[in-house]
Amino acid sequence: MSSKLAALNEWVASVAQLTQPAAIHWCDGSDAENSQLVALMLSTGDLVRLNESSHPNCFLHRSSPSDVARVEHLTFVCTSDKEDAGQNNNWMSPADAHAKMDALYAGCMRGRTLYVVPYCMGPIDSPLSRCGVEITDSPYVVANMRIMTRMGAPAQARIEREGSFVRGLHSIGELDPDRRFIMHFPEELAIQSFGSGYGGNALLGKKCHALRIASYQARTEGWLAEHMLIVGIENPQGETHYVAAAFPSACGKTNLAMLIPPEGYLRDGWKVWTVGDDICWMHPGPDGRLYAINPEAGFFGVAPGTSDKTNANAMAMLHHDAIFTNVGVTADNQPWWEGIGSGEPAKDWQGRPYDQANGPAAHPNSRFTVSAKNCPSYTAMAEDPQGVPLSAIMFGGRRESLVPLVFEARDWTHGVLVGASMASETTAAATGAVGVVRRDSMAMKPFAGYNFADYFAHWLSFDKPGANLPKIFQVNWFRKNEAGKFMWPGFGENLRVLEWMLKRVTGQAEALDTAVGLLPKVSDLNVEGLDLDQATLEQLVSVDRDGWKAEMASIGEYLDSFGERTPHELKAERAKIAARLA
Ligand code: OXD
Ligand code: MN
Repeated sequence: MSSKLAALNEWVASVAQLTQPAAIHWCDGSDAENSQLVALMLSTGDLVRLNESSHPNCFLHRSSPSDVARVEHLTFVCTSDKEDAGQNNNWMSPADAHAKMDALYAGCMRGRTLYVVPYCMGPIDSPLSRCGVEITDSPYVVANMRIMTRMGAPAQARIEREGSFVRGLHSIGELDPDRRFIMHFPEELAIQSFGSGYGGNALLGKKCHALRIASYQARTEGWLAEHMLIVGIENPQGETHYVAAAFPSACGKTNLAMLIPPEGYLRDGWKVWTVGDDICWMHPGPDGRLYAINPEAGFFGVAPGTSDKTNANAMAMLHHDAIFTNVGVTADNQPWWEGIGSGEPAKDWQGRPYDQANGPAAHPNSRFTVSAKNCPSYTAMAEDPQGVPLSAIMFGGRRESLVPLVFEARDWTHGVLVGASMASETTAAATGAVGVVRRDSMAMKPFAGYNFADYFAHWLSFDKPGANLPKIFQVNWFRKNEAGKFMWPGFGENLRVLEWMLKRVTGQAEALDTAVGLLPKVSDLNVEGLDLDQATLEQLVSVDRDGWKAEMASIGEYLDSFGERTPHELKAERAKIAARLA
């Protein structure tokens, strides 16, 4: 097969010339094609079949032990001007990066099949969607892209109609961490990845395209590509409000997107609808509101900690047609991870007999890949070509102290400052130290494809006449007490916080105007049925003035670190808050 689009054929031919594959396969995305790929991977050991009666059509992939997470230190944004990438990105000149990558790619697919994977990010018929083609030599990547994107013939047809596409070239190389790079060329709408077969390093539609390249494109086209879940909250009156929420990797986006209401709420008729769990593309609509689509078609979620208690919707969707990566298995070959709440591991993520001395059975960044359609709370609105209108945007990190359970930004500019100054403890989703607090603006530190200072300015630019923007909130589910215990129960109980937020949106709840933002009155939070004492609750929604003074000083230094390009409105907003605290 080939394409009606000469530019696509020419690109595939030039990559084949460079990489020298034994065969070329154009993916149509069909079931038959997928079955063939699965059979191939079962024969090579790339996949292991899981228990067919408990988990029909589910497979386990064990990655190379040195290839288990995104590699931020090997990820580059290659703009012609270094300043355009910003100090938030590693930078290499496009010429140097191309030379480096061409050398790595030369002959790298000898004896392998080159797969051409056309995909669409977003509903296939949505004007908000964007297409790409990933060339890869990994059948595991093809199988994952088929779940995570609208992949195959319809995407190819759209690409041929539109004539343009993001070019992603991926080879697992030798999976050698010393020969591994993830390069982005936003000005060329191109991605080049070598040496990793894992998640965001290799499934190029996800972080590379839908965040780094898309954020760059979005800036020039007037929209936003964000690291956010999208969830619909339906109240007992049958009104649904959509909320987008940015949290860093492995901070509970999937759980919040699939939240199951607490008992009292269920009884009263509250419902929660999942649109997406990781990425949100937002465009201003004709009525001035922001409309959001989830560009993905599946979930690549963190497995450990997922259980019937924390995320029953996820557990329900993982019983058929799922790929698991780096989890452990039970003696009867069911997937197993820490926190799953039942069963025992027999083998760990490396396939060794389980031994506590070797660490956890499942890698802390082990994942599941599953179609969104498997999720009981997935809503048909997620397929709406126009997207869903947003009522609120939330920013949240992992902060064991200081940041209250929830507060509302006074206006858009304040909200942008709140997002820009977000900080969170690092997690196992990326290689490197875990638990270190770092600034992670809008949870986009690893994903913004351009200079954060310009990115903040782009966010601010949405506040213009005629705009009807969502309210912005900061949340923190992760506060700890002196004994090191979480103060807020989290998970389904977070709906209580969402209820207050939505009452603020509809003008049904009051707020206390403090220096850092608008806080709920304790009496306005529904804590019925929660085992939470008054003192804890008060502490959760109080402002530690001295702590915030220090935080504002640190935010000032952070904003200054981006130099002249940092928007003065943000600096002024920070100064206003600092003055109020003093
Ligand atoms: C992810 C991540 O895989 O953020 O979604 O690491
Ligand atoms: Mn993510």
